[in-house]
Amino acid sequence: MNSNTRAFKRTSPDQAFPIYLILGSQNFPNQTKNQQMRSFIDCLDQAGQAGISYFQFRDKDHSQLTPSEREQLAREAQVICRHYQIPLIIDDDLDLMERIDADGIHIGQDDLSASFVRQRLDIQHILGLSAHTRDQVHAAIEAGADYVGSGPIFPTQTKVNVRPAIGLEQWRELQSLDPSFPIFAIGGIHENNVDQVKARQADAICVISAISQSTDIARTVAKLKAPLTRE
Ligand code: 3NM
Repeated sequence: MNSNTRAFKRTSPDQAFPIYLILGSQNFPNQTKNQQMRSFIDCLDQAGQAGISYFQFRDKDHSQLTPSEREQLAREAQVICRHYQIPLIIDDDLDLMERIDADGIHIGQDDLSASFVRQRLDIQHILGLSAHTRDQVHAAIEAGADYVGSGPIFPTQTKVNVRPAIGLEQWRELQSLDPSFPIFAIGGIHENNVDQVKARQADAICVISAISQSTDIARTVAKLKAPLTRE
C-alpha cells in the first residue's frame, strides 16, 4: 500500500463524500473550441469553489484541441487546482503529467502498464487506475495504485466505447475485495441516484456530466457530497 492510499480511504460514514470531478473540453459539446475551453475553466472554477476534492484532466474522445492547446488548458486547470488545493490528476498522458508536474496520473486497462508507471513516478505522485473486474482490482493493488475507479455503475453516454453498466451489486463486490483499499465509484452518477452509491460507502464519487451539465454547480456539488442523512 502506498502512503497516499490511506488518504483516499474514507474513515467515517458521517463525513462528506469526496467528489472527484473529471473534465475535458469535449464535455461541453455544441460550442466552438474557444467556448469549450472557457466553459471548462468556468466549470472547474465553480466546482473548486464548491468543494470538490480531486480533479482529473481528461481531454480526449471528441476533443478538438491540438496538443499545445491541451497542454495550455491543463496548465490553466493546474492554477485553479492549486488555488483550491485540489490534486490535479492527468488522464493517460505521462508526458503531459511530467511536463507540467501534475500531482498524478490516471490510467485505464488499455493504457500504459501500471507497474511501469508506478516505477516512473515519485512516491508522492498519485497513481489511479480504472478496474472493472476482481482480477483487475487485485492487479491494480499489486501494481501499487493509490485508488481504483470502478464502473460504470449506471449507464452513461459520456464516455466513448464505454462498457455496459455493472450495477451497484457488482460494484459492491469489487469494493469489498480489500476493505483497506480505496475504490471510487464512476459512471452515470447524478443527484437523483447518488444516495444509492453513498449507501454502499464509495470512497469517492467520480462524475462528469452531473457537474458539466449542471445549471447550478454549487448546489450540485453540495448535494453530491452531503453525508447520507439517517432516518
Ligand atoms: N470512465 P458520467 S465511466 C470516464 O466506467 C468514465 O471507467 C468510466 O461520466 C468507467 O459521470 C466514465 O457523465 C464516464 O457518467 C463518466
